[in-house]
Amino acid sequence: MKALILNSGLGTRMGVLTSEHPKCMTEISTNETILSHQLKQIADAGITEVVMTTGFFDSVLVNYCQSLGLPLHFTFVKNPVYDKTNYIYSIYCARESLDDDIILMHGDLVFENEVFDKVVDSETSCMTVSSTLELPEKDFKAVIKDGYVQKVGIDFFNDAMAAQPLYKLKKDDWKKWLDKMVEFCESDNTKVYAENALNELDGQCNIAALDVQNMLCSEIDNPEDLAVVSARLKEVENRTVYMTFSTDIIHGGHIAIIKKAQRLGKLIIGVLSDEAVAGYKRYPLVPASERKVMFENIAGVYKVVDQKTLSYKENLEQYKPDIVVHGDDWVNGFQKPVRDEVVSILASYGGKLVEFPYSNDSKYKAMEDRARAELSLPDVRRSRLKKTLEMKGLITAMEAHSGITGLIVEKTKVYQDGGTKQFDAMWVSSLCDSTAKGKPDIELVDMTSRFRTIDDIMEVTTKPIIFDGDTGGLTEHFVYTVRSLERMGVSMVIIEDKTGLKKNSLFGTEVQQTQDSIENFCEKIKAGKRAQKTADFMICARIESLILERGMDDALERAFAFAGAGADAIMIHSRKKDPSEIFEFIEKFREKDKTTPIVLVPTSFNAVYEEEFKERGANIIIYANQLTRTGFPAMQDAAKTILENHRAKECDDKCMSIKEIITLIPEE
Ligand code: SPV
Ligand code: MG
Repeated sequence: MKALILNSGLGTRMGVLTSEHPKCMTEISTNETILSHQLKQIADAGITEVVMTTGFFDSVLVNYCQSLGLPLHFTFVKNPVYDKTNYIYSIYCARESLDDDIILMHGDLVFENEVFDKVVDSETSCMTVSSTLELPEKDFKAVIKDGYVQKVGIDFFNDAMAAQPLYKLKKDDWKKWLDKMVEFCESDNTKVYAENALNELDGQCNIAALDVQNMLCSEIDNPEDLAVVSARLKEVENRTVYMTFSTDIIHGGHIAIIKKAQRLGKLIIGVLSDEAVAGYKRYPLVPASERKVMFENIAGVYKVVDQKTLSYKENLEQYKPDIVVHGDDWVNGFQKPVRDEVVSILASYGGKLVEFPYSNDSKYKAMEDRARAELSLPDVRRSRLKKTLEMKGLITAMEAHSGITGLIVEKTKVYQDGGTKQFDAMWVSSLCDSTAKGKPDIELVDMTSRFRTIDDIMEVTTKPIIFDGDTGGLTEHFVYTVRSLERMGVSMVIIEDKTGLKKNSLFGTEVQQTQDSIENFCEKIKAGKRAQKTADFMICARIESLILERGMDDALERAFAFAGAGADAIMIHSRKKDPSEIFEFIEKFREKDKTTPIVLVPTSFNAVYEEEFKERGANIIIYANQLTRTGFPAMQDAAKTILENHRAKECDDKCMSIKEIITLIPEE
């Protein structure tokens, strides 16, 4: 594609402004002329070949173009009779250099980037017109039929729109028009507009009318035009554009969309908070503070700000950008409510939404997959529990006892009120792990087998893991368990202060259970803390006093002792439906210890909302067995249905489709 700029004319109506240089060199802002503005737009669009017709002050013009230092190759063609002919003859002189798709513009035309991008990106030949401007008395108008330009000239008023001489001409259309121009010039018809030749073709060139409405696209014919256009240009260049980014890897696709957005005005980038990114996508590998630095260092980015939530509301109200830019991938799907809100806020103050086609490039997807894979590496995964806890204050974990349940915890998301919710971590429960193996929850499933479960889960997921370590076993054994878990990338082990044959806590006092002494259990915690190699790994002490009905004082005494021995978190358990004893414990513990995280397993006291637990001072909520308790009855039901019906048909409606299974479990 080549740009053809017509600059042979005299520009006499500009008065003294064109006494030393051609009209196109007239300044339209402090450091821009009409021509430098056009040439930068051409270069930014990736066009490298410029054919320029010259005449008046041609050497001044040639020197000026070269001095701009733009990545453009120029072919200057002087019209030797520029003062006696119209630009049809200048094009005729340049015809040998014009065998390509052509972007044609007059040298006195000023247009904003969005107009030029639309012209360049047009699939068909096109000419810029405006459906909103009044028809000018003495300037070009285009007669339009079915969206296509039929005639262009000054004297057409019917079925016409104001038109500006900025065209894209596909090679075939251009050839037809150029041939006609050649015919005109060779029969000495050189004092007319090139469009007179076009009009003779009677719409044979398929030139679409590109409606630019009120966007800036104006010719400068006299000093009054210059004043108006310069003021409009200033306004255009002062527009602000807002974009949000959640990415922690910047690739070519991001740079391309940033460049496009920058062409619309001063670009403000909102960097989405870690919490918002983790909520809707995945935990960011690079924290928001660092992501901000990345964007601040991209050339031409005007400002980088924080965006706390997926919703743009706060920032749109604060910065009132003229334009918001986004990929068109949010028109449907879970981001739609966010988009709807943006549209309505923009409408309230006259802002505009510009959506670019979303790139599904496989190489960018591969990068994202690599980032996800990195999240599953032991060091990265292990440290993430602590980081998420610090970031959110309250986190949730859901039980997983196999690869498939791990994937369910990993991938289940709900979209609520324009936000996203997903679990932060996985709980590898002794009850559910044992149940899945058809064994009782009495530390019968040995560590090797429990590690195998962790391995299965880890292989297919990235979320942090909290491991149910039962009693931790003998202290001499526990230290090895700590090291193994840490090496595997587990983030936290929870051990309960019981000894001897452990039974599940939910049996309470119905079975014989022995609580460990404070001294012994503190020693176990201390030994575990000494054994671990990294600062990330957490040991949580679980207190069984309320389960075993030993009273609140015992529970609190133990909690303070265990925290004092180095426990990174305290889990308090209860099997009562009424949460009062849990609330009392939290309140009393928090009176003296404001920081040690409190872990809760609300299997029995399940009517309390997470928000209330958070307000009261709890930090980790574990949904300890719900996948097991819902999954196995469904299986039992399927088995019964088949037995009762002597065939599988009746079971079909209860089954997940194979397609859904395949979606859940991607093939690598
Ligand atoms: C588990 O899930 O294995 C637990 C929690 O230890 S509970 O079953 O409530 O004791
Ligand atoms: Mg357990």
